[in-house]
Amino acid sequence: MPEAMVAARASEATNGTAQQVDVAVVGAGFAGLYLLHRLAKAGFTTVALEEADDVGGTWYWNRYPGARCDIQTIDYSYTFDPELERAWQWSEKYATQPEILRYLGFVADRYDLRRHIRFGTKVSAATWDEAAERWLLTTDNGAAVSCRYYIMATGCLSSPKPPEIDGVKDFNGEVYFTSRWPHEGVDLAGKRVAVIGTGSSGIQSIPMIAEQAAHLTVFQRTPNFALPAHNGPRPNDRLSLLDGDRAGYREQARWSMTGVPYPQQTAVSWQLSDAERRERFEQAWAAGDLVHVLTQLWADQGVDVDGNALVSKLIHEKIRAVVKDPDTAEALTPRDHPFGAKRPCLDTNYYATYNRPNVTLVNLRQEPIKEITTSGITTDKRSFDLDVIVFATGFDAMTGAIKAVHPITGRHGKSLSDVWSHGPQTYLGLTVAEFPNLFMITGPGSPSVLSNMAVSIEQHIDWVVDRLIALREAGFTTIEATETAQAGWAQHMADCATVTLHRLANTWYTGANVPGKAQGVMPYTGGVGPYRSICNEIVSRGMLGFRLTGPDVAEQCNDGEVVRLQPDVRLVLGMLADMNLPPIESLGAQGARDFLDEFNKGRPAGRPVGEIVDGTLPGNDGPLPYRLYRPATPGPHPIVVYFHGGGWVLGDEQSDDPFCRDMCRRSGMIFVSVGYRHAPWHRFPTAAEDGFAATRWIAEHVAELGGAPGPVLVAGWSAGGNIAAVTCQLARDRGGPEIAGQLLLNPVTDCAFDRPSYADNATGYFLTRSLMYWFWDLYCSPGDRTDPRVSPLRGKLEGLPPAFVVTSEFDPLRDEGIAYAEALAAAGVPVEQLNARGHFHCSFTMVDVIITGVSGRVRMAEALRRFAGLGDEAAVPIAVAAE
Ligand code: NA7
Repeated sequence: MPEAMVAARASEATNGTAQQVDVAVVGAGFAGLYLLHRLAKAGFTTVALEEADDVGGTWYWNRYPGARCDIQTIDYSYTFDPELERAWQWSEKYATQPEILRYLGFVADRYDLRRHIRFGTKVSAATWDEAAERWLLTTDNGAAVSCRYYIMATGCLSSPKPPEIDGVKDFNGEVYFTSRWPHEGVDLAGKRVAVIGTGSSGIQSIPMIAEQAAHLTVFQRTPNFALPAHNGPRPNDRLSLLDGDRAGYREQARWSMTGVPYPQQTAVSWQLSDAERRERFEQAWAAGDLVHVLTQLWADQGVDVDGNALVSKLIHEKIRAVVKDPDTAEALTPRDHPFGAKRPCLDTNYYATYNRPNVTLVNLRQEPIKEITTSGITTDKRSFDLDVIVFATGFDAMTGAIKAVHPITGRHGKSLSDVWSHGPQTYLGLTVAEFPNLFMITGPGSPSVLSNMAVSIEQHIDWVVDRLIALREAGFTTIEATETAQAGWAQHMADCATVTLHRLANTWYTGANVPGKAQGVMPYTGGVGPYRSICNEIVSRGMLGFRLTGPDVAEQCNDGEVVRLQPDVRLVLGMLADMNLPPIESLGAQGARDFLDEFNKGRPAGRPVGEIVDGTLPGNDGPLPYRLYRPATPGPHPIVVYFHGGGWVLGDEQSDDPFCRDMCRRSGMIFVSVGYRHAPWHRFPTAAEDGFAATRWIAEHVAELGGAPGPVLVAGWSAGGNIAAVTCQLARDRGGPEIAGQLLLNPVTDCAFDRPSYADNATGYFLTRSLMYWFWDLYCSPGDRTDPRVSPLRGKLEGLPPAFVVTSEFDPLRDEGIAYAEALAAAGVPVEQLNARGHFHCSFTMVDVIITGVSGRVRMAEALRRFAGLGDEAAVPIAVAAE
């Protein structure tokens, strides 16, 4: 905008007194523009303060050669107005920065948004006025602004990092930052140029700079994964999907994990052969689409180090195939982080650029930069004479643009910088406790940079503006997150972060790129669709976690944590609820068994183990089937006798297959899963007696089964946990066999139903109270229920083998499991307990569906190993797998 217009706009503000608006917005990029549109339409008076001279935000500043978006542009667009979508046609699959900037200008003009914007104006401070219940924003240009609501649309990557290398000021040549590239462009022809940094900005600009410069030297600290963009016209496959059903396409994006409408992958890596994996990979590679490669190969690529290592390895091959010099290829090969844990890049000729004679790669891991001198850059090993240094060193991401740009002072004079000194604290990434009426668009704690920003921005803004409208209608004038809600969100964020691999890389996602910055995964890793559903749930639960006040209305505060379940448990329970399954107990015993068989067919196959052998063993009244899982490691291994779950009614020796495989791998022990007989065909005490008989037989045939000499162990889940516990009591009382330890996973231990968990978790968590009643009725008559062979809590507990007892927070059986562990401890039995927060009855057996169950299974495996005297290191540690 011309200077004169900026001045005119400033003088429109009341001289000396603050400009009064309902809502002040900072930033006129993607988010700021849509905010202004929605606010104006909703009848709020508003002003946007923008430091730049025009709209565009990050696309205004980042003008370096090669700057493009790396989400396909048809997805990286506003979707709020179908007319706008028809009015604007992108020219390329990945639009360039100038085209995106033109688009944002087009949007600003089409909706007449510039009239709300004060360009060339920076906010210098924002202070909450407690008495007036308004924010006061002072600016470096023109009047201050007094507003009821303050919305920061400042972007996640808008505060560039300063050069952290000594001597920049001494350098006699030119210095540029990719993030602040001169508008008039830079002539690099015939010059000796250095680029420091190989993130997206470096990787996009390096090939372009190499074409112009006499010589280009790239200073690389960490090699990054870069995938070919295969840019060109908009691809027909995506276009025809969009044109075929525009509304459906956009809606799918809104509920997807990344904000791009790709389906959820279900096939896991070990279900696919090498050839199938390669075929999927080659297709994805050829598609030239970051989200495709990040999400569509196999379901475990983003959550499991082994599944991820398979992708990394295939990309490594691609790098070696392009880069001719093997040493340079090796230096460019990322090995220190899982693929996707650090932001991968989309490139055009990036790796091939290193085959050019005028390009040199300097590996800073081998020769760190010592200093910048008057004539160039000196490393530990050599000096480079240069004319130009380009810093592509990134941003103080996510929090930089919010807390570093200007002091923000909330209630009781609290500064946001102080409150965030140990890392950002937010509710939903949108609001902060003690900072009423302040909103951040795509702030830390929201999906933001892990999503298609266009989709996340629209979701945030719609949610915020809809709330402001609702507050206005109800007469509320302040809205503020509660501490409880905020702490709950932090916990949920941490739980989500344990599912993905982002925690395993030092990146700007975690704050690791800025010296001294607090560390922690800042974006919400739980996905765009789940995040949207959480925001909606907060509204439907009466603005859960917010305190609302107004002059003429009673205060409203429905306090609480919005998500108490582990994130993957929440997704699974949501999916089960959507399936609208009939109650299992309504199917009849055989119908329920058939149903479970069908249900199990849809779950991911278990991981490979060394060997699986099906056999039979002599039971009390005839043979009982078993399935033996042997580790791939050299034996002999100790034997764990395992009893499956299913309320004494459902399941068989194969129905906990993924769990048995996983535990066999992790513990390095043989698991023998026993097919005991079921109710109602065989009622109490058949299952208990079968369990004991099988354990005795297995203990007597350890060598025959290939097990290590010594006592066996027992383990079981749910009713199987009950049988395992009972078996230990019977073995003690009947003179053997010797049992080295018991693993009781969500066990049934007692016939009383009055413990709180039976009421707290009666419905909604798959195993319901009425299902448990049904199981009991089918298995055991009321008169027999206090028998320790079905209620082991009522038996004698002294002299039992050491136990590891696992209970889940959202399980009707939680409290009887805890009671059993406590009673064992009181009886002098060595016992360890895992009370799994946010988990449900099936969390640990839904292997590879409930990823947050992994750490629990690691602990179970460690306990079994300790009981067997093998040392407590799990056989399969959680670590980044090497190639
Ligand atoms: P990034 O992705 O943060 O990349 C910055 C690069 O600069 C990265 O390779 C850094 O290495 C390197 N760097 C940073 N500081 C230094 C110092 N002091 N010395 C040497 N090298 C350094 O920023 P971009 O601008 O490329 O991309 C930001 C996002 O914009 C991108 O992810 C997309 O979402 C769009 P490191 O990896 O830290 O070792």
